[in-house]
Amino acid sequence: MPDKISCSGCEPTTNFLLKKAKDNGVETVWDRAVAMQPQCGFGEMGVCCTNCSMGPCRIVKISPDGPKKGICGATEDTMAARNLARAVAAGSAAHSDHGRDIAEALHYAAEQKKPIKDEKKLKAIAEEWGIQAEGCKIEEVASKVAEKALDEFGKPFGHLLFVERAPQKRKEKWENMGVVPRAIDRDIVEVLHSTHIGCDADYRNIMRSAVRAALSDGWGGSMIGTELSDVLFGTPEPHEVEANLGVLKKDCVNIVVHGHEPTLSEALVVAVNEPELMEMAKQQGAQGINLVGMCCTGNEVAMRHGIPMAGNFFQQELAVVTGAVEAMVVDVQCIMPSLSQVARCYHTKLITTSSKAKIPGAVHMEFDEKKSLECAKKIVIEAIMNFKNRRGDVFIPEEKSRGTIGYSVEAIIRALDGITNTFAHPSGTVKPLIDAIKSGVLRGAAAIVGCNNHRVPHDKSHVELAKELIKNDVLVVTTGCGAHACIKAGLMSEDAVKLCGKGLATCCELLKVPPVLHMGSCVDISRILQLLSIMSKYMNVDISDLPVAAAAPEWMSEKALSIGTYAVASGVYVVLGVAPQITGSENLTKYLTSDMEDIYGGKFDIEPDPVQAARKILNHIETKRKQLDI
Ligand code: NFS
Repeated sequence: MPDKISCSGCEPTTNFLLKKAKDNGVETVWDRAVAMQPQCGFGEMGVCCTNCSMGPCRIVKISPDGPKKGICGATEDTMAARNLARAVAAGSAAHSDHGRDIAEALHYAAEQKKPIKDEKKLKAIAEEWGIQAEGCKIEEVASKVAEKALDEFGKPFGHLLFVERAPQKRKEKWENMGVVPRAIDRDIVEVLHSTHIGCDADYRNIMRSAVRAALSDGWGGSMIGTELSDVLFGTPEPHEVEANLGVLKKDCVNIVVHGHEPTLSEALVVAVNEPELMEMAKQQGAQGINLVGMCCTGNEVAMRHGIPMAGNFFQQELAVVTGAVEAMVVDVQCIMPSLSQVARCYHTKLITTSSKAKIPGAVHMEFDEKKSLECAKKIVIEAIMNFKNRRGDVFIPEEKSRGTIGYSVEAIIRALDGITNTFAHPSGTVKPLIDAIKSGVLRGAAAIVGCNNHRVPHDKSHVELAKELIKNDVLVVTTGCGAHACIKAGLMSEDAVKLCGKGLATCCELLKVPPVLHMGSCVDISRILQLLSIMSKYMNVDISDLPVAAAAPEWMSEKALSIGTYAVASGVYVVLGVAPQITGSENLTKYLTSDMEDIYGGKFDIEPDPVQAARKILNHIETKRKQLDI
C-alpha cells in the first residue's frame, strides 16, 4: 500500500480483519482506495465542472497553457465554490430529510396513540413554538408539534423557529449577512438554483447561499431530528456500553443495524426482545439474538438503549468479514454499496429498508413507519433463519472496550450541577461549567466529529487529537464515527482520567464523567449548538467569543461539509484533517480559512497532523480566553 493509504496505526481489529479479508479474497475500501491512485487532481482541487453538457470542463493550474476558464467562462473560483455549495446542500438535505422522517414518525405515533417517551420535552418545545398544550391530550400536542416541524421545511414566510435559540448577537450577524435560514427545503433548493449554469458566478455570494442551507441543517433539520427523536424515543441518559467488533457473539444470531434514522433501529430493539422470536432463534440452534449498531444508527441505539456499538464507517465491511453476521440491516446514508459484494462472500444477508437507498444484490424489505414492529419482526425472522447458513470460517476479534455514553445537553447539565433542568429555564445551570472554564481549571472545550477516510489511518487522528486535548485540560465532546473511535480507544472510561491534565482530571473525578463525552450521532451535533448557545447566553457573549473549537480529523461526507459550514457560520473555529476539494481556488480557500472569521467569527483550518491540530485548537482557546479576560 502507498504511504497515503497506510494501515499502520489503524486500530487493531481493523488490521486483523483486513488480513482475514485478504485470505478470503475479499476486497475492502482500502483495496479500492489503492486501486484508485492517483486520484484525479482536478477533482481534488475542486476545479472540474460537470454542471452542464458543454463540459466536463477543468482548470489547468500546473501549466500556463491549459484552460483557465470553463467553456461558459466560469472561473476556478466559481467552479470550486459551486461544487462546494452543492456538496453542502446535499449534506444539509441528508440531515434534514432525516429530521423530516422523524417529524413524520411523531405524527404517526400521535395518530396511533403510541407512547411518547419524553413528554416534558414535547411540552417544552410546544411552549417554545407557541403551541397551546395546556388541557390537551399528549397525542394532540405531539400532532401539533409534528405538524409545525413539518411546516419548517416549506413555509412561505419568516425564518426557522429554532433560530430563536441562538444568542442575540449571532442572530444579528446572520441578519446582516442575509443568511437567516428561512425554510429548509427552500434554502437547499436555492443553492441548487443559484449554482446552475449561468446563474451565480460570485464565489462569495455562492458561499452565502451555502451558509444559509447549512444553517438550515444545524438549526433546522438536524435540530428537529434530534429534538423529536428525544421526544419519541427518550432523551439519552448516561450509562455504560460496550464497543468494537468484539461485541458480536459467536453463538447468537447477530444483527447489525447500520445507517442513520432511529425509527428502524428502535423497532428492531423491540423486535429482538419478543419472546417468540427469541424462542425461534433457539430452535435454530442459537443461544439468542444479538443486536449491535454501526455508524450513527449505532450511536442512536447505544445512546438510548445501551445496544453495543459494533464500529464506525470503515468497519462496516469488516463486520461482515467476521463471518458471524446473519443480517446487516441498513436504512440511509454512509452505507457502502460494496456491502452486497462482501456479503456474497459469506452467508450475511444485506437487507435494505428505505425506498431512498436500494443496493443491487441486497434483499429489500421496506420499512413502513406505520407498521414499524411488524416490519422489524419480519427482518429479525429473516436473520434468524439465516443462522444455519453460517460457513465454518467465523472469526470474531476479542477486542472490545467499555465506556459511559448518553450525554445529551440535559444529561451534561445535570452531571455538572445535579440540578434537573428543562430548556424552558436553562439559565444558571451551566454555571459550574462556566466557573471551571473561568477559573482555568478547564481551559475550554472542543468537539471531535466526523467520519473515517482512507487518507488517514483508521481512527488514529480522532484518538490522537482527543488525547492531546484532554492532556491539556480541554473537555472533549464527540459524535458520529469520532465517538466510535474514542470509545474503542477507552477514552470514555474511568481509566481515561489518567490521560488528562490535572484540572480536567479533577473535574472528571468530582463529577464522575469521562473526559470525552459522547453526545450522539452526527445529527446530534445540534446538541452541541444548543450547549454553546446556553453557555453564550449565560456569559452574555456570542458563540464566537467562547474558548471552544471543533475538529473533523477524518471527515469524508457531504454531511460533514454542511456541519463544518454551519459550525463556522455559528462562530466556531473548525479544523479539518482532510482538505476539502477547494484548493484550486485561492480566493475560495482564503474565504473559508480567513475571510469567514471577519464575517462570522468562525473559520476553517486545514491540518492533517492531529498533534498540530491540537496545538492550533489550544492556541485558539487561549486567544479567546485572553479576549474574555479570563
Ligand atoms: Ni456522520 Fe453518521 Fe460516520 Fe461520517 Fe457517516 S455515519 S452522519 S457522515 S461516516 S460520521
